[in-house]
Amino acid sequence: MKITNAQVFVCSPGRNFVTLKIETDAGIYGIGDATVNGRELSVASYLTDHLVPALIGRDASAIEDIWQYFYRGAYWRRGPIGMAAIAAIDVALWDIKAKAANMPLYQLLGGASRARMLSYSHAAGETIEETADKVIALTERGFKAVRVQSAIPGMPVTYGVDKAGVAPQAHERPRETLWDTSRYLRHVPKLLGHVRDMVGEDLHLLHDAHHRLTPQEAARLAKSVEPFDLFWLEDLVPAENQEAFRLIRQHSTTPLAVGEVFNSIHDCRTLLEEGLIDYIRTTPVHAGGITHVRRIADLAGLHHVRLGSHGAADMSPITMGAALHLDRWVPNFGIQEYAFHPPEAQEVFAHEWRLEDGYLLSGETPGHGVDFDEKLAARYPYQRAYLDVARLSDGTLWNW
Ligand code: EZ4
Ligand code: CO
Repeated sequence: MKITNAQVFVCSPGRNFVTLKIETDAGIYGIGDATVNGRELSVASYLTDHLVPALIGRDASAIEDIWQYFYRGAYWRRGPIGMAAIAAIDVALWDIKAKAANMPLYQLLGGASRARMLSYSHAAGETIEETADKVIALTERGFKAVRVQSAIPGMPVTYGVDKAGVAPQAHERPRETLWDTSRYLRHVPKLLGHVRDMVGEDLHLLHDAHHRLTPQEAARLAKSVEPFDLFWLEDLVPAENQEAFRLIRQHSTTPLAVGEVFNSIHDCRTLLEEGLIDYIRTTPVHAGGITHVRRIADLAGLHHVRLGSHGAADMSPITMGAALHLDRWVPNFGIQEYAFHPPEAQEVFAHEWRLEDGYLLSGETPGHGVDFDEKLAARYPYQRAYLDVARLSDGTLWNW
């Protein structure tokens, strides 16, 4: 089965997505997600200008060799753009292989370890009370796990909370926001304490610090929220320095998650081998596809670390499909993040996966179960958009 064509589409049904479609001489096609939020056109060019010409004519079933060819063969390895491009090819090829085998993708990976995947979504409010109301609203929709964020008193814009009427992340240039760690560290235990009191013991609560803390501050936060029994605390520190987690670990038993920005196994090797985290957040689109995340998951499993894939709304529905098939198979599954996609995106990317009673189901159709409507997508052209940046009150640029 030869690859006859590969095309890249950048569309914006509610937000920007980069999609790769690979066609074969057997009449079977596969699709992959290559979205890197704020750098969409760079991945599109990396694919179109450099990888696609070398892809045409290859055997579509040689997934491993194609992965190695574009990883080792590039000389310039790793990095978010290159790895997202490889991921899109990899996921599209797994889609093709599973369609050719007439099997849902999880069957090719080794079959189901579970019937459905525990998932969490986001509650984010202007105040503690508003956040608590949003937590309750999600439990009423069936969620058994909720990520809890709220605006921080005295700070104009807070990560994870968008002011009413302001479209999330639809800004021609990055918005500049303020960050104040002291206020944050005082606020979060109050927020999580209030929500825990309100919801009782059973609901899983999560929180994301989005790489804003130093190791010592992170250790203090992890320790101070222990009484609220979190499912996890996410991205406490930037993990370029994996060893920073040794300090956090010494001070707290709160479960830790990190890795949504990692793009290879090397970014988390120390974290996994030393058991410094509990959940690894890598997801197919940003960490080299099914082929590479599976390797990360196997190394994680050796060290009692479970997969908790990143699933914000900038992972296209294709990545959700691929991640859910991986989740369905992986023995060391933890939880799958799910942020609702805009309605236009749900139409452009018809998908078999679905949410039911707080669990995600992978679907049973051959392939990863996500399709792409090129014609409809053409009605939503790319719109320049960026994530925010954060500064301290003295102007110092901080981590977003
Ligand atoms: O800010 O996906 O856990 N989820 C997150 C996300 C990230 C975006 C970045 O593009 O941290 O909301
Ligand atoms: Co996050």
